[in-house]
Amino acid sequence: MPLSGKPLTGPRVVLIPSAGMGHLTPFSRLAASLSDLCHVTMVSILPTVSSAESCYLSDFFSSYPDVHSFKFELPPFDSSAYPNADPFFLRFEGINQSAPDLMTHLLTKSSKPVSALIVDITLSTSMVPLAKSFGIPCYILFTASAAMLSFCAYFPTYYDSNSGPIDDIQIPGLKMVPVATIPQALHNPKHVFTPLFIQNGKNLSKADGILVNTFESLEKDTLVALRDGHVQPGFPPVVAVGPLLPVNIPAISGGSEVSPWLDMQPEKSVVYVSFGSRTAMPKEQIRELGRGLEASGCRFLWVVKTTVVDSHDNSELEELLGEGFLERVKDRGLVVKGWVEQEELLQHKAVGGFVSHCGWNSVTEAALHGIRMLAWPRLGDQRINAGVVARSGLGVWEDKWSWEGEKGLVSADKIGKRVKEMMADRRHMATAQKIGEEAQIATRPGGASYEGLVELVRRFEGVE
Ligand code: UDP
Ligand code: G50
Repeated sequence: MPLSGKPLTGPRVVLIPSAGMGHLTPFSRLAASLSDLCHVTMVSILPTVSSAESCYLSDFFSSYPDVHSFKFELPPFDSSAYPNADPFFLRFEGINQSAPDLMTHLLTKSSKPVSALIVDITLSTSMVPLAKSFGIPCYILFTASAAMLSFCAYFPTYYDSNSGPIDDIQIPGLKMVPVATIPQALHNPKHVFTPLFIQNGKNLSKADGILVNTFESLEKDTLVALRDGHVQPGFPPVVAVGPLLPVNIPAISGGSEVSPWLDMQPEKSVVYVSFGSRTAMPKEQIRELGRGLEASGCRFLWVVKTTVVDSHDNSELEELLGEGFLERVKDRGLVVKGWVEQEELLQHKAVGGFVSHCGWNSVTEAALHGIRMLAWPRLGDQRINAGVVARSGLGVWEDKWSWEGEKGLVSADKIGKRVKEMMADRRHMATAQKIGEEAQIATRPGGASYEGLVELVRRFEGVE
């Protein structure tokens, strides 16, 4: 596909996102912000894994004609060696394997040289060395917390010097990472994600710079430790560019009853409950969560998800939540399935708290809008992100609550009690609001995240 969009002027940056809304969202936000400063192309790797990604991409490009689109059709990937693997992990592997093809297409179809690449962390295994071989500066956008970045940077060193099972990990210059918070996949050396994660971590040091979707005041100590070379000697420059600001695109789909319902609720009274775009809970836990929300006595807006890939979800709410649930809570609870405009909801004056899995985008969105959180991480990097939420005071984290792969349910009683406490805690609300103000300041002209991005573009121009 030829490039489209505005005339080619200034440095030209090409962004290569990875699979999943958690990766596509920060990339499109970065693309939109950068397009005010330089010429931006964003690659879409097709077909997408989820329907949400495919709808989002077409809406994004029609709303942001200044961001040039480059489409790449991914050749089929033989996944027979990884039965039952997470489709998003398989896609990370597939893209890395096809990276030389992608790069050749990109460079031969372009009428203007590429000044710099910004690639997703999951693609750094292949993209960092490839970019080097073509002499193109390569930056990594790290889509999770700086805390997770420090873990990724140090994990290969730990792994290579440790022969037994994974244990607590002491990252130099930082707090201990307890074994229970380490992503599930990494306990298994044969897991499709583990070698990729290790190589991605090693390649961080070979990149020209790392952009991370956080802001100075939220993760100051971690950013300092990374920049001082405590975590990895000789680590490249780390630029905190977050929270990346939401893009302005029409509603993707569904969720149309949500806004009118929120409009009718009192200020700060509603707890919003969502576990992101790809974190499915077991059915028994979903029911328990429902009873917990009911027991909390709070108003709630709950987005239910039962499958990892959205198009596979054909469960019925009534059957899922148990007979009579929806009827019992109808005066103060709204339960929806499918996609909602989370970014808009978090800005709504009725929303006063967020029960979240702590996907990093969700955390940055809560931070930007100063919404207090109750963290219930379920997998991957989410517990490490939840640690940031708890340490910063943006939220509370009940760290014994279940994690994917662990047995046992968190009872409705416990959930109800915690939700009620969160919604009653005014001190906590004030801390979250203060974090929101700091986040807003960071992203305005003069703020550290905004200026970090401007300086980066100057570097692309070769000015600095
Ligand atoms: N999101 C949304 N509506 C939904 C589910 C998710 O708008 O129904 C957005 C959410 O605002 C966030 C992204 O999708 O920007 C999900 O990323 P996150 O890192 O929070 O979690 P993941 O889905 O990757 O686990
Ligand atoms: C899912 C998971 C484990 C895990 C992550 C998941 C992440 C995401 C960010 O999304 O950490 C990330 C991806 C690749 C990488 C580094 C960081 O190399 O089950 O860790």
